[in-house]
Amino acid sequence: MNRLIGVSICFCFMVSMALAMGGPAPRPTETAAPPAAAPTVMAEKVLLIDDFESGSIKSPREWWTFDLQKAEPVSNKELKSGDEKVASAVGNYSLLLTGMAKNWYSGGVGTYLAKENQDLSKYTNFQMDVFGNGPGSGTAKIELVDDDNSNWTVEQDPAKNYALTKDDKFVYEVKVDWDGWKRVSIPLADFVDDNPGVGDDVWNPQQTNGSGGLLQVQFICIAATDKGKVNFNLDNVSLTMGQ
Ligand SMILES: [Ca+2]
Ligand SMILES: [Ca+2]
Ligand SMILES: [Ca+2]
Repeated sequence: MNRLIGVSICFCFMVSMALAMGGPAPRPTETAAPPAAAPTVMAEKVLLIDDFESGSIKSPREWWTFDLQKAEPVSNKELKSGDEKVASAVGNYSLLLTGMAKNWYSGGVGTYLAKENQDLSKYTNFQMDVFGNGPGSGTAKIELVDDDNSNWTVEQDPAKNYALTKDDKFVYEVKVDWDGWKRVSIPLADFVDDNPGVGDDVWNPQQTNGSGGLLQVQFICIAATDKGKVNFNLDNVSLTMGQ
């Protein structure tokens, strides 16, 4: 009798232990499928506008130039100083921008960016590598234009120093006062409207409602003194995401 009770207690104990442990592990109902292959089209994190490696500003990308004494790709052979990481990323050519200023201004360069079905609004930063020649190298005023009257064209008034008449111009000034290479990354949110009252005064680089979105970029070179010399190089001009 005592032995029977003992076996029963033992049995109950084992059952409750089994229940407490949650029972047998569930068996997989099917063999797990292998992970899906990575998408072949990765989100483009960097849009390289130009690295000047063709040695030309006419091809494959065409830049227009105005007033500067020199705006041309030059060899990077002698341009080694500054940030080593940047110096190793600039390749063989960069864009030299140099010239004497009149009333601070010495000219500039620009290029048209907009392409059908290439919405640039996903990019958050404007990035470039700059080779400076110390304090007094000059200032690069970056000008971005968005299309506010949906015609993919930047309307200008030649009688008013080529001021824009329909679209917004957002700007940011980079004062180049360092020696050698340095990477500059500017959040697009830090650009400011340079022509309030023209366009819709809102940064809208999206290709919506027929707008070309972000249409073009220009660099205006401003000297450190009213008759000073602008002298720096640009390379790896890009739009980037989240940097
Ligand atoms: Ca280069
Ligand atoms: Ca327009
Ligand atoms: Ca706008």
